[in-house]
Amino acid sequence: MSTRKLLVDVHTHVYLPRYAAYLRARAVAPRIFSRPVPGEPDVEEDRLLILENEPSGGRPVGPQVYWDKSQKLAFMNRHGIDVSVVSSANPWLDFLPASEANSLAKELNEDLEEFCSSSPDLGSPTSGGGPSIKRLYGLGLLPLVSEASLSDVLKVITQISSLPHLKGVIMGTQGLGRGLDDEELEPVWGEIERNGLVVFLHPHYGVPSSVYGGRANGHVLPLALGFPFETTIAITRLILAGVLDKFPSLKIMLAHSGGALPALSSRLASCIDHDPVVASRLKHNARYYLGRLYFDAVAYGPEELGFVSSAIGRSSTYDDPSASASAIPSLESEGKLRVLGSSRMLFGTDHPFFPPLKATDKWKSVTENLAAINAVAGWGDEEIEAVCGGNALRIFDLV
Ligand code: 5CU
Repeated sequence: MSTRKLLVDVHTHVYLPRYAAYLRARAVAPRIFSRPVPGEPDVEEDRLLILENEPSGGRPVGPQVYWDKSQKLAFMNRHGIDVSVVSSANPWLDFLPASEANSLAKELNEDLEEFCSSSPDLGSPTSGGGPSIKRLYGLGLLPLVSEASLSDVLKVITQISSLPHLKGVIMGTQGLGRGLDDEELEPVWGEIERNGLVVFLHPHYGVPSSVYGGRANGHVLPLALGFPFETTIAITRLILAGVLDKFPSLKIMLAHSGGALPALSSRLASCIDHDPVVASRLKHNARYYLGRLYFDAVAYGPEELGFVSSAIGRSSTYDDPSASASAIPSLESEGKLRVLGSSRMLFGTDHPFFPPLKATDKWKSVTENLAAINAVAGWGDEEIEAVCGGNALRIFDLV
């Protein structure tokens, strides 16, 4: 049975109407507020302020891209995207007290199920026919905030597993307030693994704003560097806590191609080698864990995607803790590693973030990421089709 050639977007967000209403009722960030458009005092625009000290008073927000399903589908149609695996955008429920986070998580999961189940049918994803799939699938929310009751979190995992169009969860880096290496999260990983859900690990906080200096660089440093470094630290802490050893079937997909982890995994391995206490906690060499993860292909450049796929591909040569850098591949085997690594990378757009600055048919965040996938040295048609959609169909259990 072969799968049809489909374009599947695994990194695409929504603020569901219930969530947007919640933000609109708030007086402090995160919130949605109205203000006059600069230079046009009689015209009001809605702004989304995610963090209190965000530059330029946040960003414009509105139903046209953030919460209207028909607009999400129109965006997909315009860009040839067949299926989107939609997730709530940051900051999720992080800012809420535990009881509110719990009730809102359950309501938003039901809302997301309805958002997806009422989307059009696409037909069968396999060339030989079979049941039709939908245009939209979703990743639910867990009430992961400090003081959360573990049994409430576990019940929400059960709820998500019972909703047929939700295929996983989107998760920030805070966990129960102590990060993702918190031992108390172990039952959560276990339950997610048992139910075959995918965790999409996504940043929100970046790094402390003091490191960005005083020059007005807008959102550039927090988004380009802060976000990926936050993800890098969170997933590294999770690896060092042995979570991937304890839950060998846990599926974690990293936003923004894994941030800096692919580039730093050998340095990480060397630092662990020199620290017997940390080394004794892990079953494998640190590079090995790259090959246990999935990576969105939201890196905007073919060289970066090629590099990430090589690093993932190489990880299988490091399946014992004493493996050393002597296993450096030759240029000839580099191509093979890239092919191997491509099976863990998945197309994404980051919609509705990064909207075009002037009216245009296509968004650069789509065209650049697609062009990059198509230009990776060492990837042929098979790898490109897999990264564009085949991997997503498999990993999110859509076939
Ligand atoms: O790059 C991204 O993924 C995002 C995101 O998800 N949220 C946001 O506020 N800006 C950029």
